[in-house]
Amino acid sequence: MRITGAKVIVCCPSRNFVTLKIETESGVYGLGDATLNGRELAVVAFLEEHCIPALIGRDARNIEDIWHYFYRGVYWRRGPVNMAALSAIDVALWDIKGKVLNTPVYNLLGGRSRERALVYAHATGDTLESALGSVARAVENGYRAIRVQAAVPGSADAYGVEKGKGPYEPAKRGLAHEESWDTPAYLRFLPQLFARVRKEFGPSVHLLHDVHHRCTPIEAARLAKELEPYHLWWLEDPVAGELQEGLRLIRRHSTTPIAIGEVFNTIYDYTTLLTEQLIDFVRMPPAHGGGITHLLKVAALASVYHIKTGFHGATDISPVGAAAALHVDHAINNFGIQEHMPHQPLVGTVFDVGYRFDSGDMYLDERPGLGVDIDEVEAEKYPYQPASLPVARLRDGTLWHW
Ligand code: EZ4
Ligand code: CO
Repeated sequence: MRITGAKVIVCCPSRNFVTLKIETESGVYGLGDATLNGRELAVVAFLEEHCIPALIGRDARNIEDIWHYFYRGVYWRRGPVNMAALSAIDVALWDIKGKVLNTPVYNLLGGRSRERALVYAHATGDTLESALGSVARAVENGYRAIRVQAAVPGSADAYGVEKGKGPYEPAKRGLAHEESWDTPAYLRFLPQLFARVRKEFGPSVHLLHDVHHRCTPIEAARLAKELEPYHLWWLEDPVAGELQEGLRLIRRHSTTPIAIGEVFNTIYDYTTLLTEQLIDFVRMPPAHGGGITHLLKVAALASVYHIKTGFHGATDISPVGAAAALHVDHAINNFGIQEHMPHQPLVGTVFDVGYRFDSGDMYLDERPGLGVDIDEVEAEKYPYQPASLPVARLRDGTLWHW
């Protein structure tokens, strides 16, 4: 079954998405998510100029071989742009295989390990009190797991917190805006925040927090230790993950579970973290981590070390990428949790999805393949809008991790 064509669809129904559509001689097509937040057009160019010409004529059935062709064959391996493109190719091929065999993708991954996938919501507030209100709304909406972020008193900015009205969106239109960051104030505030959340909402709700790489290893160790009484489900990205050894320091001091890897793109970013059991959850999603083919290998290695998954699922993962994550979530044994940040309603006019939220879980229907389709006519109504993620500076102006 030859690949006869492929195209990249870029659209911005409330935010940018890059979608790869691979067509075959049988008439069946598959979709892959190639969205790389703030760097969308780099992936578009890479796909159009370098990948699509090499895809045409290949047998769409041979997913593993095509994966290795693009991984090994580029010479310049790894990297987010390269791997986002390869992820989209891989996911689109799984979509095709499912449609051709008339079965959902999870069936091709060993079948269901569960009926539903536990998801976590985002709660944010520009004050502690408004964060508590946001947690209350998430509980009312049925979520049993909630990520809590709040602005630090005295600081103008806080990652993951919406300042204006309207839903939180990490990327803002135009070039990156600069935020300020005060680590000592943050470290003082966080235990107070979680003490209040636990007091108000009791012991059974699962609580999560995203540090967003903004601590040094010893700062993160202190934070993880001081949050222990509040029994977090996880503390995410406590340090910049490229320093894998930094996680040893956190482990030495704390039993707070650690999640890492939303910015990773291969299994090699994880080897020390997994084999030394320095983390508890892998975050790299199919949309950025080499697609379903590679993620299955990461999940398998993680499972050897009793480490679970908790894939990135912010709004910059398109409905296609979200579906790919959910098929893996339903199939593998060591699924932990799935991030769920609902897309704006406008996204639903472009993408038709076969997954749904109910009472804190996501469910997949029985559509073949990924179960997602794109309306290309609707997509054209929303052209690309440049947008960027923020950068952070410490109070004295030093450029910091974000
Ligand atoms: O910063 O999706 O856990 N979720 C996050 C997100 C990410 C954005 C980056 O594109 O950290 O808000
Ligand atoms: Co994160």
